[in-house]
Amino acid sequence: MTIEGHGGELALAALQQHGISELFTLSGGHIFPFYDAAVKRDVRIVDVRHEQTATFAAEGMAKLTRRAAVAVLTAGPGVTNGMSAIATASFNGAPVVVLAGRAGQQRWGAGSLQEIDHVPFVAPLVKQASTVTSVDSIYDDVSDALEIATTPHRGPVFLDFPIDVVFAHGTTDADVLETSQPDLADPDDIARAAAIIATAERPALIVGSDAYWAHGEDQLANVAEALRVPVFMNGMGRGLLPPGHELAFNRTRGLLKDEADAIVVIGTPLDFRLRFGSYGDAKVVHIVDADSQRAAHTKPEVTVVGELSSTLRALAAYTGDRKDHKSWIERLRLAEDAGRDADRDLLDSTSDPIHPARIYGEVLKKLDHDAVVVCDGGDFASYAGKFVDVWQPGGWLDTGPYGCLGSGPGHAIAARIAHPDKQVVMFMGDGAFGFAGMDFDTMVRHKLPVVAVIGNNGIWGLEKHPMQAIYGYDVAADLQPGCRYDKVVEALGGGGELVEHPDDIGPALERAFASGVPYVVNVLTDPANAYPRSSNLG
Ligand SMILES: Cc1ncc(C[n+]2csc(CCOP(=O)(O)OP(=O)(O)O)c2C)c(N)n1
Ligand SMILES: [Mg+2]
Repeated sequence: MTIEGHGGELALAALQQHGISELFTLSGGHIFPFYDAAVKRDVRIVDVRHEQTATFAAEGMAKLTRRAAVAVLTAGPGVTNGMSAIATASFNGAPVVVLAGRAGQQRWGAGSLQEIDHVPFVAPLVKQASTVTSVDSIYDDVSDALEIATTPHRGPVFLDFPIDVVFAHGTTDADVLETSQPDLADPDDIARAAAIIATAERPALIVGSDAYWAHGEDQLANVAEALRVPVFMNGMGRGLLPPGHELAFNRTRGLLKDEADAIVVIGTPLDFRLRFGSYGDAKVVHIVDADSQRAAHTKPEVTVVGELSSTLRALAAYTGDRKDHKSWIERLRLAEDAGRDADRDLLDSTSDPIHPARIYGEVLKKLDHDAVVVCDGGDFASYAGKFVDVWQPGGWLDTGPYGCLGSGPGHAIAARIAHPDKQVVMFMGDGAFGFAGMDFDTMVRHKLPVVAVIGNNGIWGLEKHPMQAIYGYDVAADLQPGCRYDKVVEALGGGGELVEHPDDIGPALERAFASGVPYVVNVLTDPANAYPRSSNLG
């Protein structure tokens, strides 16, 4: 089929071929052709108030749909403003395709508006960064970008379009899509990994985002059940096994370093969240989706490299020797239940000023199993990882190991667009609100109701408490106490209210869910409460 049109039309034709139905963007003349094509082709344009939000929204959309998603950023500052979110997508293996404007190539070097070569400074953050040089190649270049972004190990891809290329008229022969076959793992490596799990006394799986990207949920359940092995989940891995599953655990990860004798980490790096891959005397197996994901800092017993759902299927088919893990599973279940009982006191806390955990206690009473939970903040958001059970794959959006504040509004926008009928609840710190708070305006303009709950302690809590611990004093760690972020959102056209006492949280949440508008429940919490963690630096 021959496609004809300006560069924007050729790009959008490729995007639509890949099922992309929305662009996240903030306007700039360099990128008008993408808009013109989107209007004509009925692709939704979600225009935001800062390019970080456009790019975080694309990242959120990719995470929620497990397909590529697109941010369109204008030349120069549009791109530089999107960089933190591009880095975040890279850390999370999220297939975000960034299409950017660029000063014209005919006059390159003469000092056009926003003339800067993005490629060298974006390249370290993406799987591929390049400049389109001919309008006739746009369809293929965009198709390739989508293919690269969605091939394991997934990640962002960047393409910029000189203004004189993207405004030009071109033609292309659009081929039928060919998807490449992913690389499969070596069966011997899989057999060794399976034998380690099966013959250990006290094994555990820790499963992360790449297993989610690989649609690994059914295979993961098969592995857990076939090998009788407890499963812990992090990042987008949360929800792959529902919390009601007899082999799903969340609160007992701390026991692993002293008690487990085999740890199998699937689809997530051996980074600071996983003790850098060191679990006492336990054998560590690392199962990854591409060579680039091998750990360079530590040497696991076995590293299995290849497409993850196939690896999981092969692990589940193991038929060799095995030990009984019954007493280990019972030991973890007892500890897990004890942990949950201990949490109850915090979730029900009657202290006034409000303990942040009480907010979770109230939200959990109202949260549907298919809700999407978004986290953006320091201490306040950390409680979510502990208290919020994720019942379905894709029910959880956090910033991931890059830890960039300000991801929440973009993620929440994506969640509401991807799931118009599900609850979308965002847990935000008061500090976090400041980064992308203006994008509540985007939610208002685009009619994207989201319930945001701010744990407003008046401080950068995750920095203030550690600074006190290290220096005995703190600086640059205070925010305005009792600041009325709810009124900010009201002024933007949304809803909001202030909550100062624990018993008022529940009714405020009722009103928020019923409001049908973007709504902030601004809960003043006790700044003395630090999230209990061993290393408190963020
Ligand atoms: C973009 C960015 N800047 C700074 C930090 C460092 N940082 C991590 S947590 C945190 C405090 C967050 O405060 P708030 O959102 O109010 O949550 P709290 O810890 O008070 O609950 C800061 C500044 C970061 N992670 N990201
Ligand atoms: Mg705070």
